[in-house]
Amino acid sequence: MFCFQCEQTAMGTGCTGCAGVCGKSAVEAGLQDVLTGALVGLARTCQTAAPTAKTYRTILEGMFTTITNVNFNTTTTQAMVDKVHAEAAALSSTPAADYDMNQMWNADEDIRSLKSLILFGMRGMAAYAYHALMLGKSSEEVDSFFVKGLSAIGEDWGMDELLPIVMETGKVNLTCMALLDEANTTTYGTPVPTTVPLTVEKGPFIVVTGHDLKDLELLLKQTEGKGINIYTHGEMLPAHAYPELKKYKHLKGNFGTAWQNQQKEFDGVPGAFLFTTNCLMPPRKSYIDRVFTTEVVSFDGVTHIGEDKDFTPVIEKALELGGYSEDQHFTGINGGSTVTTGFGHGTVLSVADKVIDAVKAGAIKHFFLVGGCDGARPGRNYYTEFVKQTPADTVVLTLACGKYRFNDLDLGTIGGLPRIMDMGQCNDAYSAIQVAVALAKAFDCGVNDLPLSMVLSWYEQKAVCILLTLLSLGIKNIYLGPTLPAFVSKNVLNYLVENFNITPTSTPEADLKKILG
Ligand code: FSO
Ligand code: SF4
Repeated sequence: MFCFQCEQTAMGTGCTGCAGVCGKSAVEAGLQDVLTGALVGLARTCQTAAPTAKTYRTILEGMFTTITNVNFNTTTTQAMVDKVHAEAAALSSTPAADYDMNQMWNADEDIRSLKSLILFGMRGMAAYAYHALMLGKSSEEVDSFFVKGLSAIGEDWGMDELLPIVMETGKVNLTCMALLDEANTTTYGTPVPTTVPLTVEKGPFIVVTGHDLKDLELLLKQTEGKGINIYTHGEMLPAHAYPELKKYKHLKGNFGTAWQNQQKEFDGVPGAFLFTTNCLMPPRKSYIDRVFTTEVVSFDGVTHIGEDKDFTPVIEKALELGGYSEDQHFTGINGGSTVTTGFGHGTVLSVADKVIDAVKAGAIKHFFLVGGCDGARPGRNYYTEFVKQTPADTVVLTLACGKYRFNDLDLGTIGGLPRIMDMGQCNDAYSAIQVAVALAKAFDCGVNDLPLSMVLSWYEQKAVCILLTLLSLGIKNIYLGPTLPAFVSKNVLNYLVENFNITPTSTPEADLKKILG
């Protein structure tokens, strides 16, 4: 096998041998390559046959399947390959040939690097487009770009042709994140600042993780009045801030921290766990009986909830396990008993005047966006220390699951606003961009001239598309860690450093000194 799409890739170069660091087997990795090659074939077919809504949905499902920590199951991946082939056959009696991914893995390293940025960025974007679609929203610009980008993977092109498509991936992902933001806020309302307890109350409960708000809503409806409490986990935490989800009294709080701690945190817990997206780690024997998947998430031996969205097996398992006999007062990584969320662009921009006045009066000296993924490898404590060391006259905006390193810290307030503000899931990077653009407008300057620094952590492919979006907007001086992607070749890195001054994170002390200079 060969896979180097995520931050924990073996030796920082690539997973080879019989399994990846994430637990994906060589057989599954090979099948995911076959699936990607089939998707390139489907995109090629679309150049001569008009794609339908079903074609685009198939592309999104196929791409989402290959994101890190989504699918470990060769049976369901093979079924997805068959589905892609069937779709190509439905479009044309002479569908185009599949692409052999080994051609890409064995290409010149700069070409492989640019194609990887396009492919991995599109995988991340596919997840966002999929969530928007589940809420009834799609975009012609986003859909057609998947055909263009996938076709490019199969072309024998040079850097001059591929580089603009890398940037276009970022640009289209901005449209895609805006689409998802619109889907979320029109369906569930504008997020409001919300304090979320970390206590798990006694009695039966279900923990919902991943990014899909629609799945959470369906589960909340199906569990209403059944004496079962619902808790969020990982990237589902921001759900508490949406009025139309918040209204359910049995949506109680948040369980656990970021994804990489699940094997430890789920062990021995008398509740059921529902995975709506990544990040699934191979469940241990001790709790695999209480894990459930839905959508494209799949693991051999784990009960899957299909398209009918009948959550009865999850509900029955929660009732059978019965939950804790007494309330359990869990804490965050730093000992806090609550976390806050709900500071999306709607909330932050509603107090924009207050924020602008605070900056003008010198009460707020600097903004940091400390956001992105968490991960298992050492070195991620950088982000905790960085946030702890930010001066009292600065604001920390955050998003995605990396925030669990510091979101239970009480850093006080500035002008009535908390110093740490959680903007939401990784796709809510859209909110951060909206706030940055509004501030730049208010101060009549460019985003790069604002007292704003982005200190990002990456792990999987959604972070890749977000990074490309920031670059496509011309945002410079991003600090990126904990390590640089293995798929960025030396020449591509030089290009990113020269044009965007991307800087690898060093130590919190040195980086803060450099930023606040
Ligand atoms: Fe984290 Fe996993 Fe949202 Fe990623 S849960 S690592 S960036 O999936 O997608 O933030
Ligand atoms: Fe390795 Fe990451 Fe690929 Fe898993 S997803 S096989 S850990 S590079």
